[in-house]
Amino acid sequence: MFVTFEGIEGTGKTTQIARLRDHLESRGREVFLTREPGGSRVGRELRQMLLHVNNSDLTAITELFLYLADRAQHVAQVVRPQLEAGRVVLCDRFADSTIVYQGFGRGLDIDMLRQLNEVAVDGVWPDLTIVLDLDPEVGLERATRRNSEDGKAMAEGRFEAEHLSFHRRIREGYLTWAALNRDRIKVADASSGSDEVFGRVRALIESHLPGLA
Ligand code: T5A
Repeated sequence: MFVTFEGIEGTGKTTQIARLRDHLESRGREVFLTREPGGSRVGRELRQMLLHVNNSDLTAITELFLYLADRAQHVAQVVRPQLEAGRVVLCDRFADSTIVYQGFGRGLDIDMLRQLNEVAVDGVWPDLTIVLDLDPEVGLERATRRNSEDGKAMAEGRFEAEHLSFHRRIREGYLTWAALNRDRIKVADASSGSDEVFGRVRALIESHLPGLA
């Protein structure tokens, strides 16, 4: 099983994915947790390039190819082997981030992005994708506070530095994309406390992947 989490910055993806891993492991599942960008050795170097605030001069196309390179390497070296080994793979962001950020956010052609994603994922698509939905002002506040507490404001703050209107487009983009892919992508309200949000995540897993939880 391959499950991905999506959403704007600070919606609680990292928090919820860790909770889901603990929950599944307590039920005897072998779980592998990973993320994009940065789920492979080379990907960790790409992540630094992609997220550092100093790289605000990346063109939209350069940014796109770096994310696709990260994904192709991640799928080949990490996601596919882990799935083949029988593990449940939980991934913090995947191909839908490219559609939403580079497509709805940067304005690149969605059909082109779909085709390039097909090349990068090489047939490895999630069984379920959970979009955590939150007001961008709340998400940005959470993410910015977390980055400054972790000392990552420079190293990982390039997207947090985008204008609020960009983040609003991203949120709307996720909702639009989820509506176009109803079978695979489910939306969970992420505006309440972590326990309540996890209750929603569990309910989605239980109803859409009943064999898993
Ligand atoms: N990107 C990525 C693209 O443009 N294209 C692509 O193809 C891909 C793959 C990645 C960036 O790259 C872009 C999108 C992103 O901008 P990232 O550092 O991986 O950047 O950042 P995010 O995935 O956005 O993750 P964040 O770490 O910013 O946010 P999370 O993981 O959603 O949130 P989390 O769990 O770290 O929580 C943030 C803070 O809020 C608290 C947490 O304790 C933490 O302090 N929190 C809550 N507070 C109150 N109530 C709750 N329910 C809370 N849940 C968590």
